Amino acid sequence: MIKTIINEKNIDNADVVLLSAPYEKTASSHKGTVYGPEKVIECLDTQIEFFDRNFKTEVSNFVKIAHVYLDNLENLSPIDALEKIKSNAKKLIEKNKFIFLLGGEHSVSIGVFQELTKKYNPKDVTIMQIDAHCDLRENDSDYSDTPSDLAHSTVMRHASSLGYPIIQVGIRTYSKDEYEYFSNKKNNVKVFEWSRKIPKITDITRSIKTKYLYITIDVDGFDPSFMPGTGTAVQGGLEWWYGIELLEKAIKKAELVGADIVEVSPVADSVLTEYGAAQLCYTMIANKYQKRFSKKSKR
Ligand SMILES: [Mn+2]
Repeated sequence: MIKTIINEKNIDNADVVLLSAPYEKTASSHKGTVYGPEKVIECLDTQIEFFDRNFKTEVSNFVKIAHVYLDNLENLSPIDALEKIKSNAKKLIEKNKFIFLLGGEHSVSIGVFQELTKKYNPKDVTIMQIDAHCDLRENDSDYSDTPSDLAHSTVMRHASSLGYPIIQVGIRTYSKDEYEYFSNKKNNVKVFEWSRKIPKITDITRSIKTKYLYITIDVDGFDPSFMPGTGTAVQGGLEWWYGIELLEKAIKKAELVGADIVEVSPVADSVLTEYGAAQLCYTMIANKYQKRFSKKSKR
């Protein structure tokens, strides 16, 4: 059998479960995120090196990684898609699995945010979001004739309403309402904007005050030169190695209890975005489980 990073067939034996949620009903402009998960999985299967250059070991020898693909998600209404994601997340959380969600558009994260509150007090889990957009809107009335609060532009408003402290990194566009929302200290949203001046990584990690951490990565948080395949790209985002260092330091600071990468919208003739997403996924898993191989290497 050919070795792959997705090395465990039986979910019960897995440490990490990659949960593919190919949903894009609420996306506002360019569509295509429905193909994101399968392309990221393909890269994890065939493109990404097992050998981690940073840890100098084959991380996949120490972590059991399984995959669940949510079939027929794209045909469901937003509310039914949310329910399907929630019921799958619930099962995995009950089995103590680390969920790594792959979107789809950003709204898929709402289901995991909701289910995680059954295991953790949201006040103890900082959600660190890498994104060009705040996604703090109350609903999608800015681009929809039939406004809904289940949209990729509302995902962090849901998280905030659930009580999670939020750190937003890479932000470079927002509405007046979003500005007012995050400016209100009571809402516990800390925004690190990207412009001519770029924040220090230590200032971001220092603002993680909780024991636990969830990381949600909208690939448009990175500069489009690194992540061109996404629906609502904005110039001037995170540089690649800045992003890697931020992830490493954040995962050192607090215990990572869940993660997602969303808004991958594959483009023709370039695998850069899905390759980058797959690499980020493997790197985050490596950092989360690093004690397993550092212990081994001391023996
Ligand atoms: Mn987003």
